[in-house]
Amino acid sequence: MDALKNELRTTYVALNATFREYLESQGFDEAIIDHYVQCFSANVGTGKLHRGLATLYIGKQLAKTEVNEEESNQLCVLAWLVEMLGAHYLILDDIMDESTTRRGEPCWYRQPHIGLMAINDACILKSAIFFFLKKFLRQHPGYIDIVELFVDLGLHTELGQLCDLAAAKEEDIGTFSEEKYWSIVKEKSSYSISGPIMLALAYWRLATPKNLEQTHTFAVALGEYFQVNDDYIDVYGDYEITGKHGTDIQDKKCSWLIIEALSRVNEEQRKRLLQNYGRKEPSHVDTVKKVFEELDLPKAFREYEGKQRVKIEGIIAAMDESEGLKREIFLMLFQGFRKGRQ
Ligand code: GPP
Ligand code: MG
Ligand code: MG
Ligand code: MG
Repeated sequence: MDALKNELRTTYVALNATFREYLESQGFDEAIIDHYVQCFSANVGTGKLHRGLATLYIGKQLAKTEVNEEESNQLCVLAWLVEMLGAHYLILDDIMDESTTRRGEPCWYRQPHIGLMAINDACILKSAIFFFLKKFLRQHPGYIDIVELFVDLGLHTELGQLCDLAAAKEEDIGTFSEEKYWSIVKEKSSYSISGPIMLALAYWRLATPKNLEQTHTFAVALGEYFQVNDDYIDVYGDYEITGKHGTDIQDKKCSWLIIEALSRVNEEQRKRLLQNYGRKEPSHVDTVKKVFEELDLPKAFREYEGKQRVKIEGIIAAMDESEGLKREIFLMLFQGFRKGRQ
């Protein structure tokens, strides 16, 4: 993985230089160019690079012959574009969730000189994805498929975000249900997992209905595992490790913890949750946390995690390698995501 990381770092410099040249050629002044460089370096590549590394790793794993320099470079570009899409969404998600910190720093929109200009920065990051695709992959036979994949991955993630935000706007948590939770998770989380696999398949022109179906099944199961973990650390995570302070209780999010809590409460506990969930003041948040403790949700989480791990391992073991995919690819993704969220 370290060798792949180094390869990615080299491409990072090249991508930055390419965009700088483009802005210069369009006559933008140094302050504007500096702003973009700052935005890029503060938001892209500051996480664990799971998705980027996965894209490059899978891209190399799927190659039928030795990967030449141009192919290697294009796969690195794709890896960074996946990271840029992630950065675009995290900038916007932090505004929508009114989060304060990300990766141990104030969120981009909370930086004093940025504010809501962060929305435009996120838009530039997304447009830059299509700029780089045109620049580096225009002649590639999979170009159209790859462009469409970025559009589709984006649309589904945005629809997932819509479901997440709409659930939090409901009158009270009485309408939350397990079905609602899993349908939000399916849209919100599986695409960032299937993305690297589908892009690598499109790059080598290897996608078939069967391997796409396998990818989907695996991505939904891992997406669930990953989002439940993300919801858990929102309340129980250690800031030193997660780099973000939780907001799900304050934001009235339909998260795994509240769904699990509602399935276990007695009447009195349910009343306390209804009265306190979704309110910003620390005393209300503490009351919700107290109910969670009473219900021993950390234990329920460990049980879920164990069960879902067995399910994912089963999906990997049952995988048919006859249509281009390999078990190692799924294992790599599983191990990467188990190490926690960026
Ligand atoms: C995950 O949920 C967030 C996303 C998948 C981002 C989608 C964003 C859009 C603007 C479409 P989350 O809010 O729980 O993530 P985190 O806990 O990291 O804030
Ligand atoms: Mg969030
Ligand atoms: Mg969110
Ligand atoms: Mg979260």
